Amino acid sequence: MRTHVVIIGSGPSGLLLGQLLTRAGIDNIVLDRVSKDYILGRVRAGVLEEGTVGLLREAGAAERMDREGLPHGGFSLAFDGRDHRIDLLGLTGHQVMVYGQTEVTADLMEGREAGGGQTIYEAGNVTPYDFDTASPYVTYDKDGTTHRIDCDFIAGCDGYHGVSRRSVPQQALTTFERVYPFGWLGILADVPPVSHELIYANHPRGFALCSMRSQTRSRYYIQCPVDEKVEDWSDDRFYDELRRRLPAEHAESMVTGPSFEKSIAPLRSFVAEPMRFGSLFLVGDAAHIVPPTGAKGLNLAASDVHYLFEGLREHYAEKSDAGLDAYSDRALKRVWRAVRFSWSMTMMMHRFPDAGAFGQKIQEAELDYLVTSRAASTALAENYIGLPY
Ligand code: FAS
Ligand code: PHB
Repeated sequence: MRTHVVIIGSGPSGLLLGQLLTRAGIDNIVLDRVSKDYILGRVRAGVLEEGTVGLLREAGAAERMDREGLPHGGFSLAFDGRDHRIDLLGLTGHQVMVYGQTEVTADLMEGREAGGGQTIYEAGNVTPYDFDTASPYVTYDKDGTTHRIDCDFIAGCDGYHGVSRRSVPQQALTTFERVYPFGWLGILADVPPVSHELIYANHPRGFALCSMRSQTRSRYYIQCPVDEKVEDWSDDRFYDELRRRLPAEHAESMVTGPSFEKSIAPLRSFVAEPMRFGSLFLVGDAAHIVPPTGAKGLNLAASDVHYLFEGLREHYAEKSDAGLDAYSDRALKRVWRAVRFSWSMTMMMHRFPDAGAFGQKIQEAELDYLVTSRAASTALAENYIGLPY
C-alpha cells in the first residue's frame, strides 16, 4: 500500500487531521490498535474552544455539535461557600462549547466513513520506519499478516502511551514533566446538572468540578488520592463527598442518580520537544499532557492539527515546506502557554499535602484577587476560552 500521510491513532487528533486532509484531497490512512467501540467507550474531555469548534466545522463534522452542543458564556469558581462567576463572554467577547469528546470522536468517525476514508482498527504492532529519510513507511499486523504502508509523512496521533514518541531516538527528545500528588475521580450520570454552567470548587476537603454533557447528563469530578480505588467509591459516597465540597445552595439542590461511568484519571503535565523528527510529526497527547483543570487537552490536540494540516496542505498544494518546518516551534509556543495555564489552575484549585498554612493563604489570596480584579478575571478568561492560534 502507499498513501501520502499515515496517521497513527484514531482519537480526536488523528481523526480531525484525517478529515481535513481528505477534504483537501491529500490521501491518508488511519491506524489504531484498538477497536472503534473501545475508543467510543472512553469518557474524556467536555469543553471545546472556539478554535476547535471552527476546525470541526471545517472538517464537516460539526452538524450534531451545532445542534446539540451547549454554548457557555461563563463558569463559576466556588470557594468560601460561594460561587464567583467568570463572565467569559463579557470579558473576552468569546465563549466555549460544552460537547463531549466521545461525541466529537463519533462525529469524526461518521464523517470519515461517509467520505470513504480508510481506517484500520485493531492494527497490531504498528511501527514507523525510516522517518529520517524521504521514504518513510509504517508496518502493522492484522489477520496474521504484517502489512506495509509506504508514505511521505507519518502523523503520530497515538497519545501519551503510543509508539510514535517511543520510536524517536531518546537523545533527540527533551521531556519536561510534573506529576501531581492526586487524581480526579469522575462519574457520568443521567441526572440534570446542578448548575447551567460549570463550577470549579476549591474546598479544604479538595477540588471538585461540576460539568455536564447535556441538560440531562452530568459529569462530576472530585480530587482524590492518586492511589484511590474506584471500587471503594459507591455512588452515595461520591455524591456525599461532592456535596460537601460545594456551596450549600448546590449541595441542597443537587439531583443524584446511578452513575454509568466511574473512573480515576491521574494528573500530570508533560511536554516532549521538539514535535517533529524528519517526516514524523507528534500531535496531541503524543507530545503533551495537561491536567484537565484548564480543559486544554483536547483543545491543544486541535491546534496541533491546525498547524500540521496547514503545513501539509502547503507542501502538496504550493510545493512549500515552510509550514512543516515551522510546525514544532509554532505548536510548542501555544502548548507551553496552555501548560502554564493548566498548571496554574491546578495549583490554585487543589489541596496539596505539603502546602501548609502559608500555601493555603496564598491560594485564598489568589482566588480573592482573581474574582475582585477585572484585569485578573480577564486574564483567566482569555486563557480559558483559548489563546489565539
Ligand atoms: P488519544 O489518547 O485520545 O488517542 C490516541 C489514539 O491512539 C487512541 O485511540 C489509541 O488507541 C491509539 N494508539 C495508541 N497507541 C497506539 C499504537 N501503538 N498503535 C496504534 N494506535 C495507537 N482533556 C480535557 O480537556 N478534559 C478532560 O476532562 C480530560 N480527561 C481525560 C481523562 C483521561 C483518562 C485521559 C487519558 C485524558 C483526558 N483528557 C482530558 C485529555 C484527552 O481529552 C486528550 O487530550 C485527547 O484524548 C487527545 O487526543 P489524541 O491526541 O487524539 O490522543
Ligand atoms: C468535562 O466535562 O469532562 C470537563 C470539563 C472541564 C474541565 C475538565 C473536564 O476543565
